[in-house]
Amino acid sequence: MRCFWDERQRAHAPAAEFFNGKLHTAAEHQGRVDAILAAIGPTEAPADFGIEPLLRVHTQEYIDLLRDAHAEWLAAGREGDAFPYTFPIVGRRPLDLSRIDARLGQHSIDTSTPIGPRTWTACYWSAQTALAGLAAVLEGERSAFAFTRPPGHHAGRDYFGGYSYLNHATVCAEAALAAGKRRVAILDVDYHHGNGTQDIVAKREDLFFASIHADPSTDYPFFWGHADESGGNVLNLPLPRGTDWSGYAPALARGLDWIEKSAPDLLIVSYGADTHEADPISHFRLKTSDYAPMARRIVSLGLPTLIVMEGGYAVEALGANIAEFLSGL
Ligand code: OKP
Ligand code: ZN
Repeated sequence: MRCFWDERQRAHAPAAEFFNGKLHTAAEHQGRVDAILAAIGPTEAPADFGIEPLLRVHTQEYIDLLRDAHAEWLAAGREGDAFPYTFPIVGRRPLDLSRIDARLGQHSIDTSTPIGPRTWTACYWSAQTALAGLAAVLEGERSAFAFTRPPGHHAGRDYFGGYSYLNHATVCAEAALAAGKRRVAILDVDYHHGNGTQDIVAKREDLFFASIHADPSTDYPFFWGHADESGGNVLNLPLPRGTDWSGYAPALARGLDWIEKSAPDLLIVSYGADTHEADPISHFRLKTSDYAPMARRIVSLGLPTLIVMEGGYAVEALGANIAEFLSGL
């Protein structure tokens, strides 16, 4: 299996995130990197596919913010990572403000997703890594694994959140359509609902999104991913905290069945290992040995398949979980 990764993705090094009323050590930290690299073996560095594929999904204004935010943060006299703290939700007007705090709040959904001096560099290469994985699949590999980091599935066209800045799954889906694919399905098996992906594919007839995730009544991102948010090209399958393989497998079967009926010619999997029982911020109970059957069921669809990495924060278990998943492919 060809695996892709770029060393510049390490450049994103958030120190802390804010939730539950206080600062916590960032869950999406650099320690994840070596755990995963050790498990997946040799990786290929991506070519540079440029900014154009990113602009099929994200706005120029948003890209500019990701690139410039930290410099503006420093220019405003701050130190450390840039954080939003106020969000234009109530009675919002389309104000075009230049103050860095206003721009951050206008383009984000939470206070867990800091922008550091080299966050843009890491995001850019994480997206290129995804595109390199896609290129391998388009060249004929049955499947490829892109170790995208930071993750992407909470990011929308013009907002960051949930440790995500660029939405790799949809950047690759759009690139695949531009390369001649007709219908692309995205299966999201991260513990958290992929709200950004869902938002980006809304109302499309050539993109399909099925997600299995923790019930948003109890878990981040709360406002998206409820069961009744299904229909047309979207299927949401929320599961309760405590779900183990016996509860997960039937949902996976439903999701795969739905994807098969959508008749895609390419599958993109947003894979998160945060469904594991040891994950520090999540509450499912999958075991390491469950990931090979999960992967086998996914590839049993017989579709060319690109895997992009989303979450997974149990650093000691992370390598084994991903190796197990890859073995099932
Ligand atoms: C990103 B991905 C923990 C609060 C954390 C943000 C979660 C982002 C998950 N109690 N809030 O989907 O793994
Ligand atoms: Zn997650």
